[in-house]
Amino acid sequence: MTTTITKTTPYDDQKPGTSGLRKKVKVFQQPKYLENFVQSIFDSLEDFQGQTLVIGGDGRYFNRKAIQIIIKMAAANGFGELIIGQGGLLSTPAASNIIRKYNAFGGIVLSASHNPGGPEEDFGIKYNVGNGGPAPEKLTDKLYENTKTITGYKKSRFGDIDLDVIGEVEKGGVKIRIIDSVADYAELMAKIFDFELLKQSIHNGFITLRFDAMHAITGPYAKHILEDTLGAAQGSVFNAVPLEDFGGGHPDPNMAHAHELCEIMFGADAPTFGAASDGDGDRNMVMGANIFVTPSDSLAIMAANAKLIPAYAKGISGVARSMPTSQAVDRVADKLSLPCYETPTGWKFFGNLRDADKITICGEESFGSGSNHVREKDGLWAVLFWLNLIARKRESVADIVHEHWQKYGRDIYCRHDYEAVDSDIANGIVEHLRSQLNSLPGKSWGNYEVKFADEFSYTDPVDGSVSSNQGIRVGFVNGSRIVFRLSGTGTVGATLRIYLERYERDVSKHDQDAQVALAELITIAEQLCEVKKRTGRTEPDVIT
Ligand code: VG1
Ligand code: CO
Repeated sequence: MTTTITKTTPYDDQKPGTSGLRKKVKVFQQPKYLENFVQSIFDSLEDFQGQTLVIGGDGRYFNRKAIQIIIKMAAANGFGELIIGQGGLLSTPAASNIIRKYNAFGGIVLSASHNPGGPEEDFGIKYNVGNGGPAPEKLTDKLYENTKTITGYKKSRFGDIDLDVIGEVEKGGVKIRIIDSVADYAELMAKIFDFELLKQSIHNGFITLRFDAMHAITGPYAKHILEDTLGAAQGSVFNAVPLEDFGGGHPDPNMAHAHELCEIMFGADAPTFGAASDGDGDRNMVMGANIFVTPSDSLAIMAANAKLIPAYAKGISGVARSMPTSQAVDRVADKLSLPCYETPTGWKFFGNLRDADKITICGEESFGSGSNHVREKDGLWAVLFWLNLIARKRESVADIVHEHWQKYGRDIYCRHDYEAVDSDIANGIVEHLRSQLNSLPGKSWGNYEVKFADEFSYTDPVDGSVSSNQGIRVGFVNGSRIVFRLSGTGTVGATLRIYLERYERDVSKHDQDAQVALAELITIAEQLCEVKKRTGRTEPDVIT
């Protein structure tokens, strides 16, 4: 095998965001762009010679091409074995599982998650460490430094590997294994949930379901588990074939983008359960007949009912949520006397807590939840959790949610996104917010008196690392909150996210529409950040 070292010069825009590096495909197609980033990953790692690297992606445009490049670079850099999902496909949670199960050194996951795909759209790449989770900040910082000083990359010369045939080949001392993308993950799910109960509940018609795979990676996983294993009717999983451009859609499971599912779930003869997942299979949207479950509520309900699921029957060690996620899960933790952690946005911050068994279940408002079974968020896991819950409680989704609100009160919640905002304007908004922080406490709008205003900073309780500038929080005396932060996953301009939350104890007011219930907070948010005034927009691009 010949290995070559090719000279290169740095690109100045390879700073990883909330979840890896995401750019337009055209950016990744620039000469040596991907190579620079991959070599910078390898240069930030130590002692991986002869070890195993897992590679897989969500199947979007450029996936196969990128994998062929990464294979040759991993070989040249000295990995001993590469494990790759068939067709180059691995969902993010499946990749996390494979890294853990086969004691790999780490993995490279190719995905831009919920961002659209295709030649004109987005591509992404991230590195996961040996626990199966996203690289922690200290590693991504080092990797970013490497991208700024890189002078060359290593690549082996051999022909492309056939990614479609399961089996093993050896190329110049490197073992390359193409594995079934679904089997290991399906096996793990069967260990966590009561598959026999689910089969019965589906067989006897108590549970009917529809799953929108949005032409993304979960199609094959959901078909195998929900239809072939648990016996849901053929066709229950729709948009099931992963496409390079996700059928032209936006593979983000929310009411704005998964509209096909919403029509079914709010239509006549809606099934008992509906769900959708995103580009790389780590997000989930949960619905029942005529009801959408807010991700923050879903997390709280899962934590409150974990004991009904076989894997968590003995109890859970603690819970965590990202800072902008509603405080619903805090109320559950309080009642169950469980530790509850508030982390910055992004799954890399849950890794240490799970490794140290400080938490078992965690989640984010952005349609992501998971447990210690892997180190990523996991869309199908959440779907199976809900199905298992419905089957055990023998109640509808709506009843489960209303019962929960009755017991704990409802944290009425929503998020407003202003996308592709000019970066200077967005930075101006953040500066403007920052400049008000000291003067806000004590200020009132009607019933809303500011209790605290700060910029969120997090100290990891396990390794003591500090992450600052993680979003601006304005908390009110009545428990309501407004949070502002800029997205770290977008590829065009800046995206401003405004998170709004208000607690309602009164059961007679639980059925309100969130936009109506949050109207006052929405007005206060605009007064604070002036996004409409500064951008000339009249409304958010997406409301979730
Ligand atoms: C968004 C979400 C965040 C999530 C991240 C990755 O990040 O808000 O909660 O962890 O996407 O999800 P940001 O920085 O754009 O707000 V995924 O499904 O893209 O891996
Ligand atoms: Co995702």
